[in-house]
Amino acid sequence: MRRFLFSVSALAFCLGVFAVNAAPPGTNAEIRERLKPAGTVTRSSRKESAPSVAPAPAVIQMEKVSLSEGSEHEVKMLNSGPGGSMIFEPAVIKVSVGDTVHFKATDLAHNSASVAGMVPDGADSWAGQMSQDISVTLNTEGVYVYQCDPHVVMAMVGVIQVGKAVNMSEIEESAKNMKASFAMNTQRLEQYLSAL
Ligand SMILES: [Cu+2]
Repeated sequence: MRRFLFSVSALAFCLGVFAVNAAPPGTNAEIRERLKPAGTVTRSSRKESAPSVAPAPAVIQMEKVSLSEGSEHEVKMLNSGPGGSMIFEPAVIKVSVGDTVHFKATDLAHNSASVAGMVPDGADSWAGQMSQDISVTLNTEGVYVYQCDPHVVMAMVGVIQVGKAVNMSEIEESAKNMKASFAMNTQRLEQYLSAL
């Protein structure tokens, strides 16, 4: 029992010493001086580790969409939907070659226009009028990205896969550039593409 008490007091003594060492007295200026990174070695190693310290936020993967049944499909242009504001609904669809997509001006002040360079080679582009329905028949296989012209800065975009995603790598590359034009919902397009 005595031995135990001795151990406890010895331990308490050590902890006391440790506490003193861990929080030595000093002015704020002295503490700042101690915390300052020292030398160029520290600085260059900090630079190398920067990407792992502040990684780009990971894109939340979307559930894969399945092929839409039938040959006619409807996409609504909305001020607000389950996926957010200023949005196409559904924003990602998979259809078959020769199918028609009807863009519906459910809410006003939107349009649907294919994005230059983000349709399959040889595919027709389209550009709907503001607040107007537009129907597009898709005869060329591949991935199409379209936008609402006045709301592209809010990433009001949509994706259609027609048949197989034969041009996916080109689309993913272009999507990186397009992302720079989004001020809001910056990850939307990547998320949409993850659903294909
Ligand atoms: Cu819009």
